[in-house]
Amino acid sequence: MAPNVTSSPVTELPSENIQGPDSGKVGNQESYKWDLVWRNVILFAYLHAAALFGLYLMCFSASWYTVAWAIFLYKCSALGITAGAHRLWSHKAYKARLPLKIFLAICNTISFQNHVYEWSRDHRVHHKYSETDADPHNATRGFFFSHVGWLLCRKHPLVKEKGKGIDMSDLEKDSVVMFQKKYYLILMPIGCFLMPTLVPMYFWGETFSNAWFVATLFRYTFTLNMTWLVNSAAHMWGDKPYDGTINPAENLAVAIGAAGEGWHNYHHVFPWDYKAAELGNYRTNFTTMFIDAMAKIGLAYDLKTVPKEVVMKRCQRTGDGSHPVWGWGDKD
Ligand code: ST9
Ligand code: ZN
Ligand code: ZN
Repeated sequence: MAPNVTSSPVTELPSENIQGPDSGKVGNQESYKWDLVWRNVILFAYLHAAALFGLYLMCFSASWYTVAWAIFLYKCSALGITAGAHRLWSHKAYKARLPLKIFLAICNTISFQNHVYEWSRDHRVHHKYSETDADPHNATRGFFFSHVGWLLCRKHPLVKEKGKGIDMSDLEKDSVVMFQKKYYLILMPIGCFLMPTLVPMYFWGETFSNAWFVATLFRYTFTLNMTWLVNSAAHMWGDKPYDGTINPAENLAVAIGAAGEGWHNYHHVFPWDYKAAELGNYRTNFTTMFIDAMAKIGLAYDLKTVPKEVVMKRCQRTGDGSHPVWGWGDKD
């Protein structure tokens, strides 16, 4: 058990602005049209073609140092999203001291998934209006839309309308988040593109093309796709032991690729749990291992979790029967 872990009160919805599901209020509309943003279509097409070339260079040309560097950057960017933008800033599932916040903001900037403020606003809307038109990556619109399509077109007006009602005051008071937001257009190109390319060239004489295509574009595209799988695959495929009535599911493959974020049925039911999963299994939850380590050295504290009895009762009341311990329980 990690130090400083506290159980939240015996309720099933967070009491703060973590935004519980509210999807009943926003229906899906048949009339939705794709308003393509061609700049994004072209950039993402280039990115994926370049990443495939990067994969080829990684197998046949790049130095092992460059491959190790790409893996290191993937792990760092993953933490900037999972431990940073997601569990700390979107859900307030734990608290972090300043050095940890700065580290996570740097990692988050390397990941270039928009600044923390924008990422968290979209994510809070996603939880509150899941699988409706107000959900930025509404999975009922299909795999492609929820995976990447939503970044290729204008947002549905309901995303913006409902998003305005999201309380973002906590992040507006967070100087690290606001600093990153203010200087994002300078910091992001340095963190995601310039530094990852220059380090291999300067320190171990890597060629520009190996550094650019492997450490930068392949690593970035791979990290993006691992993240997007949480919105697509983990909203479609897997067991639903905690709530069989919602789409988010428990998906082991996504959990491994996304540093512990594939236990998505649990996460949508109990979004304030710092583990984003019921169990703290480090092999499938790299982020939980990281947060626990940070708690041990005092940089993370007030780790929130959910009492076992609450999880058990919820499984028995709404689960699909797939929970290995509680299953159908005494459900009528
Ligand atoms: C990327 C994000 O990839 C990925 C997020 C994934 C989330 C996953 C979550 C799953 C759980 C966690 C798992 C983590 C796993 C990690 C694993 C790691 C290995 N509320 O956006 P604009 C308003 S990004 C309220 O331009 P358009 C607002 O007024 C990739 N209001 O809308 C805003 O102005 P401002 C790199 C909202 O024109 C205004 O609208 N980034 C909201 O429709 C305009 O906003 C890109 O490629 C809201 N939610 O354009 C950039 N939203 O901001 C892609 C908007 O000033 N994005 N408003 O207040 C874009 O180009 C555009 O956003 C667009 C839509 C074309 C998609
Ligand atoms: Zn989700
Ligand atoms: Zn979440």
